[in-house]
Amino acid sequence: MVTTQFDLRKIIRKVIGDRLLVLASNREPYIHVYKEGKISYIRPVGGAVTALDPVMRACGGIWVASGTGAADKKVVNRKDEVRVPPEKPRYLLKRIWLSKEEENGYYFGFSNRAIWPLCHITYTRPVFDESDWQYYKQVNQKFADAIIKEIGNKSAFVWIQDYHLALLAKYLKEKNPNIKTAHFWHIPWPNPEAFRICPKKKEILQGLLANDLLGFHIRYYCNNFMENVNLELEARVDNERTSVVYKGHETLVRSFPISVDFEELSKLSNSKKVKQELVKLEEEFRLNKIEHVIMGLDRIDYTKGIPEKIKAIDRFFEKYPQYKERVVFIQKGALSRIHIETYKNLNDEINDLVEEVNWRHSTDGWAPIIFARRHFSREEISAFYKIADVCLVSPLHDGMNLVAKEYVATKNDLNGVLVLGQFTGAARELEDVVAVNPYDANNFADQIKKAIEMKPEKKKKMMANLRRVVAENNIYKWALKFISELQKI
Ligand code: GDG
Repeated sequence: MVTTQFDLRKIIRKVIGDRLLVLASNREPYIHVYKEGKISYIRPVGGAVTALDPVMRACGGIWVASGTGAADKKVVNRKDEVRVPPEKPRYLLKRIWLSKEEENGYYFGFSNRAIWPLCHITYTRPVFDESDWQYYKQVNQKFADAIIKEIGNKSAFVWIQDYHLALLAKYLKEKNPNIKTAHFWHIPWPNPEAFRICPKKKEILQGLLANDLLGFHIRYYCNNFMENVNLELEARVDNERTSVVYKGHETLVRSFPISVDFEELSKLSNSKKVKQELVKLEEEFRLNKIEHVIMGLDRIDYTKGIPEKIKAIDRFFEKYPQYKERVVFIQKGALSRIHIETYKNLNDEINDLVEEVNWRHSTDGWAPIIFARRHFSREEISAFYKIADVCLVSPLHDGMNLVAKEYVATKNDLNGVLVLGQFTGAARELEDVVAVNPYDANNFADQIKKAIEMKPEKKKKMMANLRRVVAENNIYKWALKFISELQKI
């Protein structure tokens, strides 16, 4: 039976009772900006926000996050709060303001120059800087102070998100040991060999073990985490109960493969607005003579394997020139973390590659790759998924990857093939895909051909199977399973 937002609402009240629900993440779910002189808002690009906004809409409560929009300060009340979603408020967003130095040290520094590459095995070296670490601690403390202020003397359940806030549970409990906390880690957790290089490994593990419940996408990441604890701390790791007891406090460690709001995405793709956007995109990308559209949608991040995709497309047209002028690859890339050197370099590398591959294969009026950089609205993304006969999701390493699930949820007509990289968390759940190793350009090119040439009956059958899996394991079921675990504490 499909879990709905109503099921979740019911269970959440039963489990957390009259405790206040506080969700904490680095990124906010709505960013207020100025558009043509007026205040408007955008939805940020990123998996955690995509997944959790429907949950908070269903459950209500307070979402604490750092405010980054140019108009963010204009719309909050004296307590830095604003009700969201702006068009139909369901919960409270409390904004935290970071100084430039804090943003640089905590966000660009320790979170994204150290922890992010440490947890993703892509052979990008993490940079550990003592001053970044000091800012990381300072900002985690700032979140803790803001949450404690918000909670007052009420009892509360704080649901912490991701790798930016690894110390938050510890700081919260130092101030108020009665607060229950759970942490969901949205990225992979590496094996001990990779993790042991981190100079702050003990502090990070201790911070996370202050939680009552700790969640990862897949079992493998839980096992990696527990092995790390075993090696680095004097803790009791209970593999049967999958929990860790450290200094007399138990943390349950569980896997919860995150998902999307299947029903909502499926409904959205049938809407009039999406149909209008589809026509506009077809015009913008001049698709009238194209037989097959292959798509990619990623933040521009070295973990997402965008250069590898472009190289596979290059190889595809080299091996199968009969597809020239009939197939086009559209990669939508959202700029991300551009103040970090590695990201700047990646951006340049992608530009050069696109230029080179297009130069090599283009003919009069046709080029194999379109690289779209502007921000897409939700409706445009839905239309983009609809247009694509094939979706390439091939990160070098990824916690889950929601693009894969969104594509499936949008394909109501079953007319699409998902080409999925084997190093994504999603690959553990989604079997009816064309699997690829992104590092193997030659085989990747063959798999693209296989996807394009797949017989309609097989395509439909595979997509129908995928849709059953994603519909059943939707975001509400994910949240419900997570919250239900709290009953065991
Ligand atoms: C982290 C983990 C894990 C993309 N471009 C635009 C846009 N997007 C949206 C997509 C999707 C989201 O961003 C990307 O989600 P992913 O899961 O692929 O990736 P991360 O941001 O790296 O997320 C990941 C996830 O957390 C959840 O736990 O799966 O492994 O790395 O929703 O649609 N959205 C809009 N405009 C764009 O141009 N509005």
